[in-house]
Amino acid sequence: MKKLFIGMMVVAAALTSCGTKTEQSKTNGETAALSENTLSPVAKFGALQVKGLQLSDKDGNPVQLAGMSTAGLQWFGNCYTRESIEALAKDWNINVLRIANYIAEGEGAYNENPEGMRNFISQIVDWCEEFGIYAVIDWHILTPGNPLAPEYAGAEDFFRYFATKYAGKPHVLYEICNEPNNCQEKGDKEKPWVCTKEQNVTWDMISEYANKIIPVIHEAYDRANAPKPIIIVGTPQWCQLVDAPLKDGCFQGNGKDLNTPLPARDARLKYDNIMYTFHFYAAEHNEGFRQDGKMFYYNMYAYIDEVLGKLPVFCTEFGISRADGDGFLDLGRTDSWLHLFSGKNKGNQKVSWINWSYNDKHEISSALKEGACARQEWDSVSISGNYAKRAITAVNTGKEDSEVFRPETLLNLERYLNLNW
Ligand code: IDC
Repeated sequence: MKKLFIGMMVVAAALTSCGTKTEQSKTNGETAALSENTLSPVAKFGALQVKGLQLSDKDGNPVQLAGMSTAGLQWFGNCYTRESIEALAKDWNINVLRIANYIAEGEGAYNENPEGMRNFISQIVDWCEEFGIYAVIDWHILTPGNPLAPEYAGAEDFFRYFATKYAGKPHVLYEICNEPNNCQEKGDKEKPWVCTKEQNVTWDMISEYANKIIPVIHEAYDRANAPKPIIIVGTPQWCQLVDAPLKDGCFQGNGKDLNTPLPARDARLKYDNIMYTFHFYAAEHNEGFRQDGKMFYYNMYAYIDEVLGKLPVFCTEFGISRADGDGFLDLGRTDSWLHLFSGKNKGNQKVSWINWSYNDKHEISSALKEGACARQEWDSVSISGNYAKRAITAVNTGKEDSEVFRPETLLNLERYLNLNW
C-alpha cells in the first residue's frame, strides 16, 4: 500500500513537472525513474531560504532563479493566461515569474480595483504552481516613491491576504515595495510625500515600512506553521543604492552621499530569509545616474560587485533598454551584468534575476512583438525577448548558447570593474 502511495506521488510529481517530457510506463505498472531534470523547479528546489548571502534550496544548496516579469496587469491583462504561463515555463524555461501589481499608476490599477486584482494575481500564482515555477508577488510602488505614502495604505491588507492564502506553498515569494525613489519630505506632516528635490527616500523610511509589513506576512506563516518565505525589499534610488542598510546617516543617493564616504552601520532587517533588490537598465545604468537634471558618476559595476560581498541580493527587475523602458538596447552590457550575477563577484553570489518585461507594448523593453498577446503568439519575441529567452534557457537548463554569456562581454566586465569613471 505504502509503495503504491509513493508511486502515485511520483506520478503526480511527474504530471506537474515541466520541461522535458517524462515517459510513463503505464502498462507494466513500473514507476518511471525520475531524474532530477524531469522535476519542475519547485519540485526540485522546494521552499527557498537564504544561507549567508546566497539564495538556496530546501537543503541549503545555492539556487539561481531566472525568469520574466509581467508588465502592469491593468494594461496587459490578455498577456497573462494559462497558456502564456505554460509557454513561459516550458518553452522559455523560466523558473520564476514576477507579478507586477501597480497600485496607484494608471486606470484600473490595484487601488481602483483591489478585489479584481487580487483575483487576477491569485489566478496567476495558481498557474505558476500548476507549472512548477516560483511566483514573486510584487507590490509595485513607483509614483509616489515612498512606500509610506497614503496611496500605499493598502499594503498591510494586501500582504495579509496573500500570506494567509499561500502560507506553506513553497512557490510564493514576496516583494514588498518595488522601487522606492526620490523626493520625500518627512517633516511635512500634511504632505509627507511631496517632492522637495532635496531628499530621497532613505533606508530609514523603507525599513520603517518593512518592519510593518514583514511581521504581517510572518504572522500568517507562523499560524500555518510554515517556514518563513523569501521576502525581497526595495532599496533607495529605484533599487540602485542597495547597500543603504549598511551606511550611516541619511543615505539618499544624491551627490553629497556619493562624494562623502558615509560611516558604516548595520541597519539590515533582522529577520530570516530577507533579500535586498538591485535593479538596472543596461543602456543607462553603468556609470552613474541622473537626478534633478544632474549626472552623478560612479562605477556601478564595481559598486555592485562590492555589495554582493555584503548583502544577499535578488535582481527582481532589469531591462536591456534605457530606464524609461524604451530607446535602444544594450545587449553587450546586459551580458556583462549577467556574467557578474553568475557568481563572478566578490561574494561569489549567484544572483537571481528577472527581465522586464513579458508584454507586447510597442516599447523596446517588451519581450513580445506588438499585438502578440491578442494573437496568442506567446513566442513571438522582440530583440529584447529573444535575448532574455536565450539567457534564461542557458541559466536554467545549462544549455550553451553562443549568443549569451559571451567571452568578450566577460572581458568587458573585467575592464568595467577596473575603470575609474
Ligand atoms: C514602465 C513600463 C511602461 C509604463 C511605465 C508606467 O515599461 O510601459 O508606461 O512603467 O510608469 C521601472 C519600473 C517599471 C517601468 C520600467 C521602465 O519598475 O514599472 O515600467 N522601469 O520604465 N524602473 C526602472 C525602469
